[in-house]
Amino acid sequence: MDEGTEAGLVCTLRLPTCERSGVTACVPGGRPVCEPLVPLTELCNGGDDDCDGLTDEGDVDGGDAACDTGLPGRCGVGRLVCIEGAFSCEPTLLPASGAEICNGEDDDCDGYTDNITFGDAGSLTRACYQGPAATREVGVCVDGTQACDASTGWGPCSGQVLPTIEICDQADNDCDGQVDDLPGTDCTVTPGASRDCYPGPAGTQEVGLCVGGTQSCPLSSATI
Ligand SMILES: [Ca+2]
Ligand SMILES: [Ca+2]
Ligand SMILES: [Ca+2]
Ligand SMILES: [Ca+2]
Repeated sequence: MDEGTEAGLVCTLRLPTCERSGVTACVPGGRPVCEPLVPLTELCNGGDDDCDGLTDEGDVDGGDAACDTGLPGRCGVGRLVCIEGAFSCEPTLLPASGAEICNGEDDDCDGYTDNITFGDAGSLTRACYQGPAATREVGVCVDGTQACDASTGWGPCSGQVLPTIEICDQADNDCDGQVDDLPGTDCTVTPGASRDCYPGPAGTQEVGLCVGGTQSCPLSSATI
């Protein structure tokens, strides 16, 4: 090294597009080099601070820092981006495509959390059904609805009709697609109706003392 002779002298650093003041420094086994007095750091200012021929390029000092865009919902999360010589807080997350979901966030960035219509505060609702899938919307079985709570998620399913035991009522209570399918049970009689009957041997009804009777279908069980 040439200490005391060539190191520490004021010099001019010539870069691709500009010059900077520097000071000489010795490199072991080589010629002295001119090092800049201040770091050549690209700033967001519309200039080529690091003299490489590019303006505000790459990792601009201070860029990519977290910031608040001021936009509602998930669009409020942003990062500093250098645009035309000045930092701008750009959203990191864009509005979720299509739909608000029940997650406690304002996914579509309209200012309302878990709302059903863009720009309206009404909460999300959806159809629900907790019975076997094959019985859904079959027979008497119908969906219910459940509402979204921003803090607890989907609420209870209300209004749904689930399968029950099949009874004689001209309805498909167990929701298997078959109305009043009760093997061994005659469901053809209307509850409360009655019909003639005679359990004796054929040919003996209305002979001698033998007479027929009446059979009623009870209102309570709707079976006879
Ligand atoms: Ca540059
Ligand atoms: Ca929303
Ligand atoms: Ca949401
Ligand atoms: Ca039935």
